[in-house]
Amino acid sequence: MKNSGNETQIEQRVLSEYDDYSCWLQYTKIENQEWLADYQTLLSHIEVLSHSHVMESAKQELMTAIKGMVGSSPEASAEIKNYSSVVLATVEDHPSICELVDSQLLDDEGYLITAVIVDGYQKLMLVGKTDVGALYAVFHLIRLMKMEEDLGEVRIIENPTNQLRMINEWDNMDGSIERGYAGESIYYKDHQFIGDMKRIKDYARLLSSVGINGVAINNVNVHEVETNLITSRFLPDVARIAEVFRAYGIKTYLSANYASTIQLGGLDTADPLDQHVQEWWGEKVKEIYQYIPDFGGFVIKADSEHRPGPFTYDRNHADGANMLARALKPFGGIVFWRCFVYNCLQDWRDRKTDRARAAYDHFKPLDGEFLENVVLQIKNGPMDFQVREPVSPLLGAMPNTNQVLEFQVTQEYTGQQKHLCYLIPQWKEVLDFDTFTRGEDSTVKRIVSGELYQNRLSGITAVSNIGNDRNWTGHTLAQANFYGYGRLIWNPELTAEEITEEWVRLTFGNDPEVVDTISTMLLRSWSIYESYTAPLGVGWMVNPNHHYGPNVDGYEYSLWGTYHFADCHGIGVNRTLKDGTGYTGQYFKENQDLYESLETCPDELLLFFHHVPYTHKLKSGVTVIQHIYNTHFEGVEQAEKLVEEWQQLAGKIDEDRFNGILSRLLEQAEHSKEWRDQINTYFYRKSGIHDELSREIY
Ligand code: GCW
Repeated sequence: MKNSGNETQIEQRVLSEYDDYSCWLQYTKIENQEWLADYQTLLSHIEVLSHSHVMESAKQELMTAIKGMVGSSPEASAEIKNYSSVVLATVEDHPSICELVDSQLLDDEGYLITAVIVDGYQKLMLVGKTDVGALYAVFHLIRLMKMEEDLGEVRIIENPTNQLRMINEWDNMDGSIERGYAGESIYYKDHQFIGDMKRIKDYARLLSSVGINGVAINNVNVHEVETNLITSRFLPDVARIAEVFRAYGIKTYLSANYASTIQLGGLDTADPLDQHVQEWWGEKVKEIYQYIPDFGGFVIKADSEHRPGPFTYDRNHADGANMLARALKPFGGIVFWRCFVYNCLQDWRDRKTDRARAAYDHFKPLDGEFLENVVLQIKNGPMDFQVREPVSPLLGAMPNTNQVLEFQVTQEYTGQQKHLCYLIPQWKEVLDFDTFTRGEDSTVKRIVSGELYQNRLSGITAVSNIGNDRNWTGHTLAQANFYGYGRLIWNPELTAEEITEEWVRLTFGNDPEVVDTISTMLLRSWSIYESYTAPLGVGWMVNPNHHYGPNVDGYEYSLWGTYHFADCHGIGVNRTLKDGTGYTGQYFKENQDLYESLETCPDELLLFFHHVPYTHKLKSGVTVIQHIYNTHFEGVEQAEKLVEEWQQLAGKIDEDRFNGILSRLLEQAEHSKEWRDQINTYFYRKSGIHDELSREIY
């Protein structure tokens, strides 16, 4: 029921002001009058004590937010004055600021937010160790304001846990995005740069507001035209983008073609030990830095899925990566070398070759051989971003090598932004996973933050989920994966619940019913998606190529090494040491034992590690086949429930977003039935075992 008359009008006006495009950075007038009155004075002046492009961004962001939330533009000055105000500064800007905080407590990107009284005036100090810290402090303040938090006695010190906080775009220059589900590229069209700097700036704002500090702007599969991104044909365009990102504390990286010496340089080899190859890259890198003095470096996919690499020349990955690293070193650049290297021309009859083993088998023997500006980029699981995988055993297995973890924000295998699948809970499990590499509490988060091995370079990267759709992510609720990714890698100690609540309140406002409903929907969605898709960690079962929708045998007889081995007796992949592929042996003892034994292997990963009969009893007490039936029926019920829950919010969400989300949820509910029926029928036919509850199986 709507409120009457006037109030309804106000409510409608506020709702119509919301715009999907602004995501979590939308500013509407603060409704809480008490709060507004309290802070109007404080927010009427801002004092910005130093100058730089980043500081200018910080100032602009704060001005925009205050204008939107308080209703009037603050007055800005470049020195501390006798007013109550917000002060933007770096630690070195003013002698009195040094007294506020021991600068040792702040990392380069860290900041302090504190309320103080100066000569009787209330001052809210936003102090970064450097200008980018001040920018992050502004975004933090905006969050607090939007969530109507009390600022009176605030004192916050924040430092990012992870140093490299990256995004990888898989954008191609024809405008398409590999595994993109939110429209086309915001950078490229028809093999040219679009040059829409406003859009790129707005993207930079979103990235920076959640602490992302690096972006690789093209697909790791570097095709013909894109190979030229490192030439004078395109470098001026790349430089323009880098300039926009720079003002938001973000470095620009490029994915490069490993065989550029052949494709661009007129050489007949890309042998990393060849002197001409080395010289060519040396010159090339020098040229790039003339255009982009703070260029971040290269992301390289080599010897992976038909991409060229050092194997052609009988060299290993350290040879390849180090060759590029040497060229980048004088300029401070980094090579991200991806570990997604496996045999993609396998035969399903071959039970010895195991794709899951590949990254570890290739890279572990090279520990210690990579130069200090090489970072290995390791996907969170050993296969490829399935809804459920164990954690990659390579994480933590190379103490003498820099590594970053790679997540996939874009929902390639998790519903392609048509289905709701909020991935923060999955990523939390990965980060909290104990590898036991240095005994207990050797969690992934401590490895990738560099804490455990004191690596020179470390952090987390992820494949982006944005495109040129007006709301950036197609499904509006998929914005939460983008937001949550940034917040989580800034501080992996945040709980999924905290991050979720933040996002919902920033995006949809503070109405408790809205916050509660959307948060619960998000937090359940991964498990719902898992329940009606591939069971018990076995993965895949999707249509080949585009990877959307069910197809149990879609990849079963192909070359890609992604099998489930279902027959009339049972299902699953035997990856044990005892009589399987030996993959479990790549884990440290505690996890090896856990996964090796049928008794202790967690249910949700059972079929990843073991081949079992359909009648095998899970720890939950039900058989594998009954589990498949149960979860698929329940998953559909849950997907339908998501629709009902959303519908309860009618009138509380602006129409655009309400209807947009509703139509995706309806599509999900419908499509989940296709999953249920295909999977259930397939396994009913294979096993011949009836559903104990006699539900309809076609
Ligand atoms: O499995 C794959 C995806 C590819 C992607 C690849 C990778 C960019 O399906 O689209 O290529 O992973 O991560 O390199």
